[in-house]
Amino acid sequence: SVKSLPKNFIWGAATAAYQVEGATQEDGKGINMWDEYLSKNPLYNPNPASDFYHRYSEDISLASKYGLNAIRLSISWVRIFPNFDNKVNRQGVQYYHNLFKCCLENNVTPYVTLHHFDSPQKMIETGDWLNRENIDKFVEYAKFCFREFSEVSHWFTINELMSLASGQYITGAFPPNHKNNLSEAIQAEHNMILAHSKVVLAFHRICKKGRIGCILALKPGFPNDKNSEADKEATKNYEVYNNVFLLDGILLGKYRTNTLKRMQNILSINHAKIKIETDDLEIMQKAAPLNGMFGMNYYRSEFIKSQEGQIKGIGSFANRNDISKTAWGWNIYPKGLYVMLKRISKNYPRLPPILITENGIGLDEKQSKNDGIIDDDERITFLDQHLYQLLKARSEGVNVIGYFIWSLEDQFSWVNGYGKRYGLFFVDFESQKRFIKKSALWCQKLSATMTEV
Ligand code: BGP
Repeated sequence: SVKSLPKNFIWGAATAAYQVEGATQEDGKGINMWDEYLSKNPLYNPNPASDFYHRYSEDISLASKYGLNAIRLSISWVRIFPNFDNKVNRQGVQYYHNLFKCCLENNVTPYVTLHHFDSPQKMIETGDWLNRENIDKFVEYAKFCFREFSEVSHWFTINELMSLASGQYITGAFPPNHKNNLSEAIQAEHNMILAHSKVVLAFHRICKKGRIGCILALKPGFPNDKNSEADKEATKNYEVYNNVFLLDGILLGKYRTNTLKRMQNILSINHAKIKIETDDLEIMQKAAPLNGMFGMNYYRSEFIKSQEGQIKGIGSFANRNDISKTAWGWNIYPKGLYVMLKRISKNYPRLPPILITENGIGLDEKQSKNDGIIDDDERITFLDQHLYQLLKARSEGVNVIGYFIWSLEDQFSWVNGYGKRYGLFFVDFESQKRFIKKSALWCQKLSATMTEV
């Protein structure tokens, strides 16, 4: 198990605006895609969430008390621009100033994401990322944030391009709930890469210091049967589909010939197509070397068998009895983190410093009977094993400089609602009281090793 952390390690936990804030109708906030969708499909109530809008100072002081020196937060676009035009809502702006001030006063550095799965409703209605005009709106929103929130020096553009596109256009679990539309999914990804690139260029024009990057959920695929050519081939395609297309676009500013060839092949056997304009590639090329950091979210790996699944050409996921799973069926495979870190540092030699921007395990937890510390040994084991693999990659030269646990406090899950908890701190969603979990103590103990002489 991990005994100590490297000096100056970024040791944080993550949140996302919509998943923690609640207060969806307060202080002039506009309507985003989830407000609308959940009002028509009440899978769960986005209020009160973790009531972070009112209780952030408690959560941030807990973060600091339990040894964290960084926090991932996101800005809710519709708190700043409620009508998706250029009219600013000062109350929303003030809330984020207060929040960032609180972080800085507690020595918890804010890493701020501009878009974490929460497009304004008007953006969704006009095609979301598929509409190129919305890309320019995103650039305007980003520019406003860079100028206004000069107290923030670490920015991420968009969270998990693949999960978003897949939720919106393949599984249909995210609004606008289209199913099995590969053209839309891959076009949205390309457009988000372009949006990211444009924002990176704007950032460098506006900000003289600080860093910006993108966040991808990398989910490595391994051939289920190492000796099967068909499984190996499906895995190569799966890798391009899930990881490499995006990595190329963000980190190289172009799609390598082989990447494009495989992607075109996947598209054509699924009767799908996308459009990439020459100008887009020029912008991507200019932006790629200006990424100051790279965020990688890691939860699980997949074992790929050649048997066809929902999308043709990329195989399907094997159910492996030898791999343990979370209660939600996600493979627990810490080694995948190591493999992916090594792979990206080898394949993208000019990669900026890497941060693991999310890693964690969802558990169905109950409050302890005597209000004491909640026992989450299962989480500690999970985090410890993943951190071990991270540090192993680091000791072999991979420039990974930080680790954010998903999540700081319990918060609802997009598709599973309030029952899937990830936090270091337990939230009683009725009373909104916070309770410490053992994993918070584990964080505190490891944090102390950074300052030992
Ligand atoms: C990532 C998202 C997070 C968070 C996490 C856990 O994809 O960036 O916002 O939700 O996954 O996922 P889930 O809540 O579905 O278990």
